[in-house]
Amino acid sequence: MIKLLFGDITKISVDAIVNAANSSLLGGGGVDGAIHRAGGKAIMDECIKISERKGGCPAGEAVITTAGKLPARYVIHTVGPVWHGGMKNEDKLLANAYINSLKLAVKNGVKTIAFPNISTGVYAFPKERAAKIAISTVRQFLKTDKSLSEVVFVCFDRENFVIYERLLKV
Ligand code: AR6
Repeated sequence: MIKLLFGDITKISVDAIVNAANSSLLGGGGVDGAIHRAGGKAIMDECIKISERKGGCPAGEAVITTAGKLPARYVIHTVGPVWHGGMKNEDKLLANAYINSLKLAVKNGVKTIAFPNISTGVYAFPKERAAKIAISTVRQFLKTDKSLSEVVFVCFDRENFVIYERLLKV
């Protein structure tokens, strides 16, 4: 049910891929930039509409759009916390980013979903700590929800991949 992949999330054929966006929803670098570049204008058009309607997306929450030209059907845009040393509710906000993405996926009939390593790039969340939260949150969610058939962790950097490989074995 939980899979690990090393590579580019924009290339993956699942029902939904998750984007590590920022609160503006209006694009950025990292995986966000890659998704918008590969998926085309349709994704940004919907992000702009959501942003106008809701004033963006706070950390820990998630919104859904088309996946444009990507092989996935949907992009779920979530916003992870910026790492400030661990005393600013970062752990909880990161767990919420995973939970609210999963909830939105289920609500939209998604069966297969792929996550990048949210917050571990520009937002500088320590990678091992983030991976433990990601894995335990997803495992916990899968215990109660029976509609998802596959959750894929997609690691783009080797350091994250090695951490996930080790943590997923136990
Ligand atoms: N496929 C999968 N993972 C990727 C890809 C890709 N194509 N490209 C990068 N990663 P980051 P954050 C990994 O910085 O830390 C943006 O500017 C990368 O190796 O993309 O949540 C947003 O607009 C890292 O492990 O997201 C926000 O402003 C992980 O994706 C801000 O960055 C997350 O790195 C969000 O920062």
